[in-house]
Amino acid sequence: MKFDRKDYSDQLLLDLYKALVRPRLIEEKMLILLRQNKISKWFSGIGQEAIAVGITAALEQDEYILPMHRNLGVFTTRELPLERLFAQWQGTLMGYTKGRDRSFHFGTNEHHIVGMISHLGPQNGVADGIALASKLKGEQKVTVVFNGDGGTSEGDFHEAVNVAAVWDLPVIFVIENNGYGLSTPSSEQFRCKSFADKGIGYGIKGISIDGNNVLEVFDAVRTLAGEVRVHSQPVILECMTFRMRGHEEASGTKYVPKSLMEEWERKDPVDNYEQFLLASGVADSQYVEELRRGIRKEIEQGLAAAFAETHPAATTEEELSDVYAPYSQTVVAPATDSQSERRYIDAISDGLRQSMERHGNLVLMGQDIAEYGGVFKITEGFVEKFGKARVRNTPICESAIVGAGLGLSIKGMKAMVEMQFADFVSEGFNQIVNNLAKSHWRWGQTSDVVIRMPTGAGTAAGPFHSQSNESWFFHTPGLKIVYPSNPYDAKGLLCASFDDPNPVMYFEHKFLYRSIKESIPDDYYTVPIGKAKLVREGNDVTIVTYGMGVHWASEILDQLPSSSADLIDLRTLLPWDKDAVTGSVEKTSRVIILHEDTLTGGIGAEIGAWISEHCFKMLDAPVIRVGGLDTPIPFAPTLEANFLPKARFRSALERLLAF
Ligand SMILES: Cc1ncc(C[n+]2csc(CCOP(=O)(O)OP(=O)(O)O)c2C)c(N)n1
Repeated sequence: MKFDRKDYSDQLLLDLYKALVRPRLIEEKMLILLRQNKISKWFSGIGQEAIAVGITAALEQDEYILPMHRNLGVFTTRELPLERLFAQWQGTLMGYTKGRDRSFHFGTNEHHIVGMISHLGPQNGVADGIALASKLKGEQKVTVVFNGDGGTSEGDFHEAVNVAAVWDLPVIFVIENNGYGLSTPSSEQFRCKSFADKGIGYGIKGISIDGNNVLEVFDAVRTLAGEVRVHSQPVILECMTFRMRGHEEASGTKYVPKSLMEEWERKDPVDNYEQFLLASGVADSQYVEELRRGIRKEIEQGLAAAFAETHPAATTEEELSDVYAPYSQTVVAPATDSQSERRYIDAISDGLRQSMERHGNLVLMGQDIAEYGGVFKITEGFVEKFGKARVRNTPICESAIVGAGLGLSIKGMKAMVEMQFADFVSEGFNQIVNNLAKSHWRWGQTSDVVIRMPTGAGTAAGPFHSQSNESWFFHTPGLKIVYPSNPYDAKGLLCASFDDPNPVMYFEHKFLYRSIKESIPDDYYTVPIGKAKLVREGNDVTIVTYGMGVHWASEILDQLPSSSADLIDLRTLLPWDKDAVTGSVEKTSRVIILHEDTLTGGIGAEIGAWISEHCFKMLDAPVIRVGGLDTPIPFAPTLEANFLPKARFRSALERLLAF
């Protein structure tokens, strides 16, 4: 292996050596502890350390790195206290996740590191968001995100590289090409000769280097980062290396040809660099010995501290309270009495515009939302008012953009992502339920992102432009879900969603966009999240509903003048207003739940079960649910009307009243 020291000082060469030996010695110790059953799973990066170390050493301390499962060298080179790192692996409180997540699955803004979620690829979209924030703030910082060669097969990788290319983001996409993805060899994972070639396809630079040569890695990244800071654009950096141990320790390496192992053993990054330093007189064997002794001592001390701690005592209250970032809403009243008649769609647009004025750090992202104004024209005129930097057309890639929302949030900004139709959220599902929803609970990072979801049927738009998919998210701790049924709430809840630092799914019904209007305040105001509204008051029955259900139920009640009902518009589905429902059931003793979404496993199933459990003694009749048919949503208007629950609601209500 050839080392070209250029004009780097002896001190820098020695610093790199020290940084390289630390993760190696930590790992050697971990392998012993693993055999002794003192630690759990271990993903070894032995043989690949030069990449993590060389890259981290080449960056500035406040430049974000998003490492993967084999990149211990990132954490040690950023000098995280070893006892905290070890405690993190042990699942104790001194770690970074209160014992809630394992291994490298954590971030620390103090050290400008954002650890992965298990799904690998989502890191790339998050890196885009961090880089976008850096760019918008004019910081001239680069963001580095790691990928395994196997992980590049994920759509997330492609989406994020493409977004970074189109938006000229300062991201270095590192690919550690180590020959295998678990047991699958490269030949069964991809066809490209070199990942550097992929750069051509994205219209960006791609280079390939020897990942086992720490000086080469350091020098390449130093040069690249220098260029990218000044001329903001992404780069693909392939680092050739080899995975010397099993995917994780228990799985072994039986499937790897012996000759390959031997070939790469000769290229060991630590041994070769050490030989180079000794041969060139930069270090002598005494220095090497002392350095290693010192690091081993440091490791023993760290382990002693980490092992002194036991697993945390579980406190259900704390587990629950950390699901959301702490936030107590201050409801804002409009400053004046000035009002105008606004349609539901105008109210959304007004709320969005006023939130953009109020939050200078809010960035809007979505397909066709810039000059075109969005497919529903909600952001018409926004580019002229707020500029292209804050009103961003995106490529068609929901996952990378939701991930970018989290990245913006990590840098203290706010994000809105407009789904063109709520149906398409399936493409960004993982980022929402696993990244946005869990990051506060896992490592205290807020996901200050609002996802706008044009939802619902009634426009004969077929199975993929009509769905109600709120219950996909209802089941996920960490998200909030709001669903206004009228212009007043549409504006007030949207403004409230931007004030809230937690991830909010904002459902807006397409049928209501232009079909209803009312006089609402012109000024900025908010509506409380988590509070239902009593739309009509009565004694015979409680109707619990939201969205279109509010309008359908009102219409049916108008047709039944002799019945009096409490009509509850939930407005927020997560967390839903249990007090409002309980209070009403206590009075009426009868409940019917109505929603547009399909019946099985819908919101009504949860609310019905909760009422049965908590209000059983108040009830004079079974809790009734009415929802969409348990089918996909059909296109033809006749079939669609049959799918929707409106027609079935009246008879169900009459049955309940007669019970
Ligand atoms: C979405 C997803 N699918 C599958 C896995 C299981 N898995 C974890 S790591 C891994 C192999 C990754 O290979 P590569 O990206 O080359 O990284 P390496 O482990 O070689 O460093 C697999 C299949 C996962 N974590 N996430």
